[in-house]
This record gives sequence, structure tokens and C-alpha cells, in this order.
Amino acid sequence: MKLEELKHPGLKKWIEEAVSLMSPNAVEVCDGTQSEYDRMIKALLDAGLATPLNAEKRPNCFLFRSDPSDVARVENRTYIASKSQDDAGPTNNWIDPAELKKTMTGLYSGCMKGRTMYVIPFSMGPVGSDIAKIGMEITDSPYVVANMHIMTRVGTKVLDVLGSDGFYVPCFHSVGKPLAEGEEDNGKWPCAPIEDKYISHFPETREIWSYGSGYGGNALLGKKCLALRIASVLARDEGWLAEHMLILKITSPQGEVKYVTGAFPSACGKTNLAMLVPTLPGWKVETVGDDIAWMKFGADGRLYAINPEAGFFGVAPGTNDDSNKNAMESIKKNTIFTNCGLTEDGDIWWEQIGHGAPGKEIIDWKGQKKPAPQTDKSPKGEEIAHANARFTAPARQCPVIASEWEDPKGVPISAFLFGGRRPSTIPLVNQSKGWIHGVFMGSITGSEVTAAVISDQVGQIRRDPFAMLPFCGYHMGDYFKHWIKLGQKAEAEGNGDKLPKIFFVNWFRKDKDGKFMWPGYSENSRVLAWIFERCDNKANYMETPIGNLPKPGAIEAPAGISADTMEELCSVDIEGWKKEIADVRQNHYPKFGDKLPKELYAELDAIEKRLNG
Ligand code: OXD
Ligand code: MN
Repeated sequence: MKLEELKHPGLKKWIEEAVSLMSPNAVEVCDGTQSEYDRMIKALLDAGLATPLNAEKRPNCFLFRSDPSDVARVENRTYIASKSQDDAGPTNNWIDPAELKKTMTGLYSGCMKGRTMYVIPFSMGPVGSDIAKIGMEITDSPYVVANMHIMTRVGTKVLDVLGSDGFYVPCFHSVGKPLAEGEEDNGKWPCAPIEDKYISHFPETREIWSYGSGYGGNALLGKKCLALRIASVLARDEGWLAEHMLILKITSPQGEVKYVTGAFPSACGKTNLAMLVPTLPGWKVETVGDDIAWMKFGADGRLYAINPEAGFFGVAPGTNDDSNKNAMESIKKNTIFTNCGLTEDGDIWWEQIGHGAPGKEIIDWKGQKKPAPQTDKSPKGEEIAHANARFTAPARQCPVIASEWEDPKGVPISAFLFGGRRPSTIPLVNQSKGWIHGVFMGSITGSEVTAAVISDQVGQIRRDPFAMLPFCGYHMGDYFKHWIKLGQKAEAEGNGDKLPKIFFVNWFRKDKDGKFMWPGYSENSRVLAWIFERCDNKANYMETPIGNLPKPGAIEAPAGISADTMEELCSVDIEGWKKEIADVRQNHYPKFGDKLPKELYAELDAIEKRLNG
């Protein structure tokens, strides 16, 4: 589609200004069609950036290798540029918006020379849904266009909903690698050096400016930038919730249905949980979303969630038929793979895929030939796939996608789960005593740091409140307050009993020999069943100082797990919790200064008292 055909004068002007700043060779407005997707892939094949996979094994699938400097979200180059630094809060990087725009305008100047500028009209959420929002991404990366086709709803249908004066979130993206006359990418992933990468958000003007990275959340701006950082600000202002949560549909053996959402820090198995195959007889789990939930109260006082995305951008290593059979099925066709290994027979491979690689040689994510691994493990430091290698697959390909996953009204939520990788202290499951206690649980969520983000903290525990630490677009203390206020409002309106119940789960407890005590994956269905029944005030539980835990026997032990282990997993480690509380009091809560809601200090005091009593 041509620029002249656009019916939205504001949008046209914005694009024209971007063209004059960025100097692309050509401009294309994306229509979202299959032929457009195919054209992007062809351009990427011609540039030597895409490798087609074996068409019989994996039809219409392509592998990409990024630059080793561009493999994950760059949190230390991600900015919340609100007018006042205090509004960004202590957990976000901040630069004055005028100064940041000046620096980035300099970088954007001429940045698309030799490239085509693509304008991607996209909808987060089903096109036309009341909960959905429209974004407009300007990018010079056909890889981004192809991924956005999968991850969001793209094209002319979005422009139709936008009309001539609709609201959209303007998003700039450039890989930051202009091409000189006659120069081509020639197989080299284009990006800018780390010190020139900026992933910037301007919350007051609802703008996103990204420069220098072509990878994942840095470049696919609908996901973390719009659907979480900017949307969290919109949600605060408009009275709803934009959360880093999966959405599950659970059906009991009696055919009763409940929906739950779950917040887990990056790389804690959210995609696996979202597609779980239950071991508990008669129970069914289906997927509504695997990463983000947008939730609004309905006229009936219940909270309704939509998945704003249309695809899965999942971590590949560790995904196999045992950990996530449904993801393995979802990626059999029409999928983009990034930074995986390439086998001799033209298929992808990664660590813990469940089998060794065929043939004699394999090509690793850096494009180097290596001996084909006989098992699915590689020595540390010699991995074939990057630890944050990803697949981008359409959600509709998931065998257990719930039929209502695109319902514009959303699905009514009965429970929220919070969790993280916690080798000690935190029990298998713990129900909050009420809304504010639940907000307290969310606020102290922590996890071992993994490879989803470039960081020097890998292996340490970092507090990641509500799994939103890298994704909250404003002061986290105000965010806690927003959660408290929503619950108080529902209670004041007589809808307190319709609020989702809140649970904390931990699949990652380790014993003294460092072995996982709980098998996880499909066996997590036992915990989900207990949660399901607790939502109706059924299932045996015991009150403890930290919350309501399953009574011994309330969750049947999976094969191979002793009654003693179950008891340890479902009991209160008083000494461990005293340390946890002390850490929250000394190191975590003070970060938020006087914005930390007093209700949360009151919860902390109450738990401490119960632990000492
Ligand atoms: C993700 C993340 O990619 O949370 O979903 O890092
Ligand atoms: Mn995520």
C-alpha cells in the first residue's frame, strides 16, 4: 500500500516526518497479507539472513542467526523517559525525554539510507475489540515485519478500524545500520553497537522509540514495549490491568470451566505452563495466552482478560515433547526460528530438545560447524543454540488453543498465580488470605536470573515484583497502589467476592543435594486442580502464618515423590521466611521510598508477627 492512500492525516504527517528524518530508499505501508509475508522472507533470503528449513519436515519455516551482540532484551539500554524522573521510579532507567529525543534524533538521522521503510499498522488484541489498542511501527527490518505478522494482527483491517482520526501508539524502530551505495547485508545481521542501542518509552506522549537492535522485545514493539510498558501506563490512567501473565482455561472432570492468569518472571516456564498436558485424569488445560494479559472489569463486576498477542515468541532450549508437547506441535510449520542449531537434514536443534542431532555435523547459532551432538546436551559454554534462542509461531497452530482465545470480550478470571524460580523457602502453593495479602505476594516475587536478558546477575535471586520489573512503565510503588485501589474499589462496590483469588506457586524448590523436589511440567496440573477447587472454597487447606497451604494429602503426590517430600514442599519454613521478610524489609521495600503503600508494610508487619507468634 502507498503512503498517499492513507486516510488518517495525522498518521500520514507522522510518516512523512519520519521519512525526511530517516531517509529510506522507499516506503511501504504493510497490508498484512500472506504475499507480503512471503516477500519479506524472500528479501531476507536474498540478503543471506534467512535459511530455509527442510520443507518436508518443517514447511514454510526459516532460521535466522543474529549478531552475537544482539541476542536478548537489553534492560540496561531500556528507558522510561517520563517528564519527571520520580514517575519512572527506582526500577527503571531514566533520561530526560527532551535530551533522549535529541540523542535519538541524531541516531535516526539518515539511519534508513539504502533500506526500505515499512509502516506496520498492528492491533494488540482482536481487531476492533474494546480492549484492543492500535500501534503503528515504522521499521527498516523485514525480519521485524515477518515476526509482527505472526505476533500481532497486521494490515489494512487495522487501518479500517483506525479511520481518519483514531488513536494509535506511534513506534519508531531502526536496526541502526544504514547501507552505503551498493552495500548489502550479505548475511550479516544488521544492528548497532551496544552503546548506541536505545529502547525508549515516552509514557506521557505514549510513544516508543527503539534504535540499534533487531532482536525480540527490543524490536517487535507490540510485545513488551506497547503491551506492557506503555499499556501499564494506559491501564493506570484508565483503571484496568496490563500484566506479564499467561492465561489458562481449566476444565474439571465435571466439565466446569475456570480461567486463571499467571505472572512469572522471564524464562520460568510460562509457555510450558500455558500449554500443559495434565497428568490428573479428567482434567483439561487449554491456552488463551502465554505471556501477556490485559484485564478489564465487566458490567457483572468480574475481571475479563484478553491475550493482546497473536503468536508465541518462546524460548527454544529446554522445549521438548516432555516439557511442552503442544509447543513442539505449534512450531511444525510457518515458524521463524532465531539462534537455533541447524542439522545436516535441514532441521532445527537445541539443547534439551529430547534427542541428539542426526548426521556428523551441525551448524551452531554463530554459523560455525561443530560435531553433531549424540545426546541433547552440550558442555557449558559450547552450546549449539543460544540460551535465548527463540521460535515465533502463530497461536492458532497450538493444538490446545482455547476456542474463545480471540473472543473480543475476553474470559472471566477466577485466580491469579504468582511464581518464580525459588530453590528454597517458598512452598509449592500458597493461597493469599485476601486481596492485599495477594498484592503483597506479587510485590515480593523473586526469581533466579536466567538467560532471557543480558545481565551479570545470572544465577542470583532478583526481586521481580509481579514479574513486571523490566516491564512497568511507571513508578513501581504507584503500580502496587494501583493494584490495591482496584481491589478496594471492587470491594466498595460489593464485588469483593468476584475478585480473582491470589496464589503463589513454586515449581523450582531444590533439596540439599541441589535436585529439584517437584517434577513440574504436566504434574503442575495437581496444583492447578487444588487452586481450581480453592476458588470455590473447596479442597483441604490449612491456615499458616504465610497463607493457606494444602493440608497433607490434599494434593496427591505424583509418582516417585514421597509423602515426606510432599510435606516439605507444602509446609512453612519458619526460619527461611524470617530471612525472606528481613530481606524485603531491609533491601526490597525501601527502594520504593514513600511510594510504597502503607498497606504493604502493614502486611509485612502482620506476617512477621505471625511467624514470631
Ligand atoms: C519474554 C520475556 O520474551 O519475558 O517473554 O523475556
Ligand atoms: Mn515474557
